[in-house]
Amino acid sequence: MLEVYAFATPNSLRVPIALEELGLAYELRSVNVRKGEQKLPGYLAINPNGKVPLLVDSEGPDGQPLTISESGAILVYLAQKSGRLLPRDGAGRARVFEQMFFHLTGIGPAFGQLGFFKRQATEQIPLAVARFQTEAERVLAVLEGTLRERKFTAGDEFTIADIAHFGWLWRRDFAGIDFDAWPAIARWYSEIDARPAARRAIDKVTALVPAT
Ligand SMILES: N[C@@H](CCC(=O)N[C@@H](CS)C(=O)NCC(=O)O)C(=O)O
Repeated sequence: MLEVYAFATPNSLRVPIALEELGLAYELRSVNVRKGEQKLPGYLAINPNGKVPLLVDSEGPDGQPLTISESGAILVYLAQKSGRLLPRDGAGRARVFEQMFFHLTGIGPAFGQLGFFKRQATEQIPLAVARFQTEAERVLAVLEGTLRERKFTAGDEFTIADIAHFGWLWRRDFAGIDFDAWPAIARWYSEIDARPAARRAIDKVTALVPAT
């Protein structure tokens, strides 16, 4: 059995999208990060980093259970487990990892920090907002250039690199970002967003937020 601990967040969404694309059955377990459930002792016991997402595979490598955190690592694990969404050839694989690391160390943190300083910081710090606005726009310009040349972020095929990029672009409103200046990103986003697997995953994680 595959269990996914998640909430309606950019990093969480990646895992259900991958599982839906792969047609793997899974149970979605809500961890309400707005209420701090990710820091409760029961959850910290399975993920000491206190964040979502988390995957528990009761039949991991060699039939042994595996608990794995970090959405990028989970995507790689699922691609290797299924033999899909990750090219076999070395150059194709390298391009996928290049895009994933670019997102996970570049776009994701820039969006996260920008959203925090724009929306959640108790003190307004214009220098911080300007710093992360500039960085978010810089990395988006790089991605825009890539998607002018390629159908998908790592080449002609849909891969886990596209899933890694999609989460924060889905939640771009948190960072106050839109696609007006980025037509190639908008084209790519619409294509991923229309995939039945992405639709199902979005519906499922969105339903985790209680209507209060
Ligand atoms: N590098 C981690 C980041 C995970 C992360 O920051 N998750 C956020 C939700 S998108 C979270 O759990 N936030 C609650 C907290 O930091 O306490 C990954 O990609 O899985």
